[in-house]
Amino acid sequence: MKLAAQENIVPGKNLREKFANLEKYGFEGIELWGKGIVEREKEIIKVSSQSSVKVTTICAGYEGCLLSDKKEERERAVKDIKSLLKVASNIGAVGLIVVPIFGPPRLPDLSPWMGVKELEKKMLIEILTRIGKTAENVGSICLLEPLNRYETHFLNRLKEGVEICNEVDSPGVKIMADFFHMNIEERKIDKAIKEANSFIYHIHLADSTRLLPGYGHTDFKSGFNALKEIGYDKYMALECGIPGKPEEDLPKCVKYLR
Ligand code: LER
Ligand code: MN
Repeated sequence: MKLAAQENIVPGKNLREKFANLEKYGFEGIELWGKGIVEREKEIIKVSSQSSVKVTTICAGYEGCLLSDKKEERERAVKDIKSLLKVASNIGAVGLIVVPIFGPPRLPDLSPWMGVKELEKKMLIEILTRIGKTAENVGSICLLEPLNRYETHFLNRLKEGVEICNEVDSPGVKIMADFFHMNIEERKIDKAIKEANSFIYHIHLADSTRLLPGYGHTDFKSGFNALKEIGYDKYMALECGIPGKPEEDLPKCVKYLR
């Protein structure tokens, strides 16, 4: 089990202090925000090369939307995602986390010829085929993240992400699994994980309350057993609120998870 945390929840005045604190608390990785990361690339490479803590992933940070009804917005997202994939590769991260669309659909409903979700799926497969080629070329991975129904209408369950990966058929397009969203959308978290199996390249951890694991009623044991069974050996990053003092709660959480 390789544990990581998103940079915003880690105490420290700068990146070097955050890396040092994570190391002290028992973590192996850090997830960084995509916004403004191009300017931080040199600093990230320097700090991570001097630490046992590594950058796991870049979370979002692109403008536009892959499933916008406006061509310019789709193209903007593709352009930004391609450049963030290059950064992800340069800083040694597994890949870039991508949510195809937040909120309701923006493309038109063309039924009875084609319903909006079908159109979105076809559009996304086209776009991801191009993004997948770039990801392969730069040596990175586009990590599709299913979110719960209150955040997106489109990609809610792991199996929907796997379906898209199968259609795109690129080693540069995989999925990630977020326990907070799975707790809302999956009937059985362990079953969903086992079925998605080797398509899972990253994990987000938060309890049902979206606080640190242990501050809610999510059953992490069955999900973790499933991850063990499929031989998951990549990172799991905390994406959650911390109710107490981070310098006390974070190391406590590492113990709880292990
Ligand atoms: C949003 O709820 C979420 O889980 C993020 O990881 C989206 O990038
Ligand atoms: Mn997440």
